[in-house]
Amino acid sequence: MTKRALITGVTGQDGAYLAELLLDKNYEIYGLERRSSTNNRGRLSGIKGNIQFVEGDLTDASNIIDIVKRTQPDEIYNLAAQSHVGTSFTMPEYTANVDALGTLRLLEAIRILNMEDVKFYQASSSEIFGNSPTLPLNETSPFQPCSPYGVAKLYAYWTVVNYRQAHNIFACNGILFNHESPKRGEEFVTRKITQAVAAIHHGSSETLKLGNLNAKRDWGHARDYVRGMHMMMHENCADDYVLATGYARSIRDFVEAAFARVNIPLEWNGEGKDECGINPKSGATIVEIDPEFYRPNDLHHLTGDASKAEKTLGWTPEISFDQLVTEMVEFDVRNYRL
Ligand code: NDP
Ligand code: GDR
Repeated sequence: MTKRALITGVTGQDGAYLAELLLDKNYEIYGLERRSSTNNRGRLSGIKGNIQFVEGDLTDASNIIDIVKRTQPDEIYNLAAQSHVGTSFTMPEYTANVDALGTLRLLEAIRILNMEDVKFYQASSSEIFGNSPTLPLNETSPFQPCSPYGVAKLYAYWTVVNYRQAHNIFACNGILFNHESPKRGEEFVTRKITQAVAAIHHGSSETLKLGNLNAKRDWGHARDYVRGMHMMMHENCADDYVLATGYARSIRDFVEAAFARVNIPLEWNGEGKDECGINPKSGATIVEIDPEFYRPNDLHHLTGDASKAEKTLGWTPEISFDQLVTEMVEFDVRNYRL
C-alpha cells in the first residue's frame, strides 16, 4: 500500500533530500509550505515526482491540526525550524515558538485527532549538547545547550520523549550533527565559504568574511542523514538516535579544503580579529575576520558517536568530507553568476 508522508520544512535542505528519497520509495508526499511573497521551491526543482503542497505555519495550532486531519499521513517528518543558531540570539522568542512549541503543536494534533498510529520524526540537533567536556557525544551524553536554538530544540526533544511515553505515539528524535550539501542555506558557514571560493575563483575581488575560525564541527552530507531519518521510522520501536560521522574539522580546515579544490593557495597571517587569509601568489586578502559573525556563545567542538544508529539501524555515512567539499565547491563554481 502506498505510504503517505507529511514533511514540514519541505522547502529546506533536508526537506528537499527527504522528499526525493521518499518519492523514490513511492510515497505520496504532502509538503507543508509557508506563505511567501517569493517562490521558495528552488531546492525542489529537478526532483522527479509530485509533492502536494499545503500552506501552513508551525506557529498556528489550528492550522496544524487542520493539515494533519486533512492529509491523514502515515508518517510525519518535522523538519521545519528557525534553524540558524546565530539568528536565535536575536530572535529567541520566535525561535522558541517555531522550534519548541511548533513540535508540541504537531504532537498535540496527533493526540487530539486520536491519530496515535501516525509515526513522528523530530529533527533534533547536536546543539542540545552544548559545550560538553566529554567527546564524542552519544545519546547518553548530558544536555547543556548554549543558544536559544539549542534550548528550543531541547524542549522539543523532551516533548517527543514525553509523548512517546505518555501517549504511546511512535515518535523519535534524530539527534543530527551538522550536515551540508549544495542545497545548504547560504547563511550557514560551509555554503558561505563555497560560494565565496567560487566567486574568487571566477575573478571576483570579494573577501570571505567569517567569525570564529576555530570552532570544530562534525560535518556529513545531508543525503546520508535523510536516509537515517527514514531508517529510524522503520524500526520496530521508536527511539532516539545520534547521526554523525565521528570526525570533527575546524572552520579553518573547511576554508583551506575549499580553496584547495580550485587551486588557490592560502596563507594565514595575524591573530584573533586581525587574522586574515592571503593568496601568496597574488598578495590579495581573500579571508577576513568580521566580529559581526561572532556569537554571544558558541560551541567550540562537536563530535558525534553514531554507534547506536550503526548497530540498531545499520546506518553509516557513505559520503566523505572530501567528497562533500568537492561537490559543494564544484556546484557553486558551475552555478556562479556575477
Ligand atoms: P533549513 O533552514 O534549510 O529549512 C528549514 C525549513 O523550515 C524551511 O523549509 C523553512 O521554510 C521551514 N520553516 C521555518 N520556519 C517555519 C515555520 N514557522 N512554519 C513552517 N515552516 C517553517 O533547515 P535544514 O533543512 O538544514 O534542517 C532541517 C531541520 O533539521 C531543522 O529543524 C534544523 O533545525 C534541523 N537540524 C539541521 C541540521 C543541519 O546540519 N542541517 C543538524 C541538526 C538539526 P522556508 O523555506 O519558507 O524558509
Ligand atoms: P551551526 O552551523 O551553528 O553549527 O548550526 P553554522 O554553519 O551556522 O556555524 C558553524 C560554526 O561556524 C562558525 N562561523 C560562522 N557561522 C556562520 N553561520 N557564518 C559565519 O560567517 C561564520 N564564521 C564562523 C559559527 O560560529 C559556528 O561555530 C547548524 C544548523 O544547521 C543547525 O540548525 C543545526 O542544528 C546544527 O548545525 C547542528
